[in-house]
Amino acid sequence: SKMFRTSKVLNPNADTIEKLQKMANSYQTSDQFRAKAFRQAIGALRHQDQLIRTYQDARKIGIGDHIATQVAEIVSTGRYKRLEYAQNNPRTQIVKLFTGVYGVGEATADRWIAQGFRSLDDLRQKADLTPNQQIGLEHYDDFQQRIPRDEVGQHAALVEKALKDTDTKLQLIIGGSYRRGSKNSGDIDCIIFMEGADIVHLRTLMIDTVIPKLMAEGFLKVALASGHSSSDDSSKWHGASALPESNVWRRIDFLFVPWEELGAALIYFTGNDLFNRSIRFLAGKKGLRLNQHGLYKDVMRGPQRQRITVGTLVESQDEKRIFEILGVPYRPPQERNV
Ligand code: DCP
Ligand code: MG
Ligand code: MN
Repeated sequence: SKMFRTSKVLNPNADTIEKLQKMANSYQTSDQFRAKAFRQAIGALRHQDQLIRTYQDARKIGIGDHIATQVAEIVSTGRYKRLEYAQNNPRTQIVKLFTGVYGVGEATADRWIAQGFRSLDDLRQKADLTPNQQIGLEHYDDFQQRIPRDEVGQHAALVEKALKDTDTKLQLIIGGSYRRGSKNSGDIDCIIFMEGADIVHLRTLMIDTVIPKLMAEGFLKVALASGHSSSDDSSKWHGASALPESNVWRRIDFLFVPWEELGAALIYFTGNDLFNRSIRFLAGKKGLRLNQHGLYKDVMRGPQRQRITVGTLVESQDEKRIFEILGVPYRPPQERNV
């Protein structure tokens, strides 16, 4: 199936795609037309079963002159000079430095560069920082580090204890890269649920009891407003935690999942993001729609493919059932690192 073609092991063009993707990202703010051309080329490569090796191969699948030359360079030399140049560009390095601050996106990084800031010290001394960014900057090195798997488990154990002390029916599954079996994780993704409970119930228990308890213990350090300040999402809580006796702060997310939606939420919050994109794409091909809330059928679309109705729920509770209905063999989380 198409879903498997995006996997690194099975897509012969994975290396080319990865390099072109980085190039596309580097053009995203400076040249959106060019970025789009790269994304289209990537789309064409994703659908190939064969390695696209030469300029002619690339042209044949609809890739334009310039990018076709670059595809041939990547495959024949294993290098990609244009990308190496872009990545060594001092401006790119500074954007990378600045977007490494929690709560900072490319737009903010660009603005800071335009204001003349070049280092984290410049930001500390001169930039106008949101409370999130202030914390992000103070704990820059902590948040940049990956968290060893064993430590993720220790954080989760402390969360689990607070859950059980509040209500024995509260449950936790560690999602994200941890559930996919990674040796280390960027953050701790705690999927919180309870038989029969909806978001309001979970959120109340978490916000009124569990989180204050963990704050009082000194395990939770701070709440962080979610990245997108516009969409204040009541189903998530972001913050930082540290093990007793440790001053290393880790990023921790609590995701409140209604019991009925557990299966769809597990798929979404297990990822990875590329796997999610391909399984959603596959659902679309079958006339279905998959999101973090469920798998839907009969989604009515208008002439521009815009959704007119949300459709009818087909399944949302059972993770394996969702794979079954999509007609793909169940993939255990460790096999979702695409
Ligand atoms: N997710 C997604 N699309 C995004 C962001 C997240 O589908 N743009 C889903 C898939 C991710 C999951 O949410 O696996 C958790 O998001 P994280 O950012 O925590 O990513 P991971 O846990 O996969 O990686 P890391 O170890 O870096 O935290
Ligand atoms: Mg994560
Ligand atoms: Mn996360």
